Amino acid sequence: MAETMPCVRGILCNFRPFLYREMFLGLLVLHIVSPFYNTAAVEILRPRGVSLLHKPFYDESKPFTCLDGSATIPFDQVNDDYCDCKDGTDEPGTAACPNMMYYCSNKGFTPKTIPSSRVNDGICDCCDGTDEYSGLILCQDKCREMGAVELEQRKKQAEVINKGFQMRQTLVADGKQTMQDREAKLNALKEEKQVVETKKQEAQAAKEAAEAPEKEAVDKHKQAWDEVKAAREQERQKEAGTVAFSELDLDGDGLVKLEEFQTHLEFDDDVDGEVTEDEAKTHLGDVTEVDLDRFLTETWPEIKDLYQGEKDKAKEPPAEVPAKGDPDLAPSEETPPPPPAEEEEEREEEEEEEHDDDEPDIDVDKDEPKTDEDEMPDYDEETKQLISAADLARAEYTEANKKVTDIDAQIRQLEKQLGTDFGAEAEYSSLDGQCFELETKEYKYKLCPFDKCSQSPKHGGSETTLGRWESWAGPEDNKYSAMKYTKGQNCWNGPDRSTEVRMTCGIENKLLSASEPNRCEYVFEFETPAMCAKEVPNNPEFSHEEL
Ligand code: MAN
Repeated sequence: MAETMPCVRGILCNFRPFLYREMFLGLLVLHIVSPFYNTAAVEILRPRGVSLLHKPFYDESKPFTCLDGSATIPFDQVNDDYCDCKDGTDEPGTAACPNMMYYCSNKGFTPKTIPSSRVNDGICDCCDGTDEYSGLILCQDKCREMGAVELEQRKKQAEVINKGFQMRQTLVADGKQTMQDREAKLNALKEEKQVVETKKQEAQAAKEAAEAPEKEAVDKHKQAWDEVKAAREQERQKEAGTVAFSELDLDGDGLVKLEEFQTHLEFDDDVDGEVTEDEAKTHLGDVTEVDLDRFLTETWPEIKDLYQGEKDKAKEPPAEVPAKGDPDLAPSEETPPPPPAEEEEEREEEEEEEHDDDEPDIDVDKDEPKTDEDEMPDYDEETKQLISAADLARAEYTEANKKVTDIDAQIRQLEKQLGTDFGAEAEYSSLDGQCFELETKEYKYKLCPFDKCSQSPKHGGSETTLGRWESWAGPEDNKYSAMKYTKGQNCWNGPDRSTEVRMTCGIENKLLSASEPNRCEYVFEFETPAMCAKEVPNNPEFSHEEL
């Protein structure tokens, strides 16, 4: 039957005897001691392309039954390069049956399956070279060499994992201790807070008690001073008013009359150069004359600013340009030029001094510096003591209040830390408060675990937040293998920036890479001993069935 079957790949159709030899390499179980793997291993011989798993189906002492049961053939038709079985299982080591897989045992390295169409195609696919047995090409067995390289890598990896594991043990112990310490500190602070809170309330009561008499005494002092000031002002106004009265009372008859008012241009409301009777009357208080008493009580308060202003003006140097239509006021050729500013000032000062001595000053210049007389006198001794006592009580209250505020801040911080998930065994606790940086061509990236991720352009520009700590984000069976940071700076025309931090086992805490697979969605890779949760054998072996 096999002779009539189509030969799928054809090239070895006439080499049945050769295949037989290949097929029966023997069923001897060899005991191989591999010095390399330092372990005892066995090599189980079987038809080419058959995995150890399928070995029991290929018993050369019996006819072969296709694995789908579709046919039974003499065993010497296995791997004879004719496809006898519908499921192709009679040709595990040739390319005779379509869509089959060839199993390279790759002794010394990792087994591999390749499409059986690649068997004897002139390319070495398996490191043991068994896929090219036709002689078309000579493939060297490179499996042991490759195995040695891989093993070396695995050994190094194992060393890292185991060292990381040891470090993790310390992290776990420290993390748990830290959590316990924080718990204890929180309780102590809560108790302390009650004490300082009580002290604060006492200090507040003492402050209020000290401030009440202080305020009373200070208010009394200020009120007395206000009264003194008011009396002085009244006296000043009386003096100024009396002087003004005598100036206005041109004929000295003890009355200021309308016509006398009319000689004073300050009452020229419409500024037409003439004080009309009506204008004078308005300012005099709707009467035709006033005596000194009435002038002081009724007229002077109304006109003093106006009168004062005109007097001030009169002090100014004469205007250079004569008033329009008033030739008398034009400066004559002989008029001496106004004195230089400095001289003028000196003169004014002298005048003022003289003035001070001679007559009461009606010129209450608002811009004049205050004299000692205008300064409120010192508090009396008793008030001073009350102020000192209140100052002390205020300082004590401020101090007590600060203690409460400080303790509140510490409590908040501890509660936040205790509320944070630092891993199944608090192994990530030590990362809290630290930051790790990585520079790429364009940016400096920063990861501050349990706080935020950020990005700063290396060539100027401000920091951009790439997300704030949100939660652990690993898969259900490995929750603590990834972190999620969200609600970062908004991306123009896009979402808020966010970052996923993928954790791997390593013997130091290090930010390994930062990328942006989608716009404004970042991925950081971070290695840490906290991720080295399992120990591995220091002398690793391949999980290889073909050793
Ligand atoms: C900045 C950086 C980039 C980001 C763009 C989006 O340039 O934050 O990472 O892709 O903004 O506009």
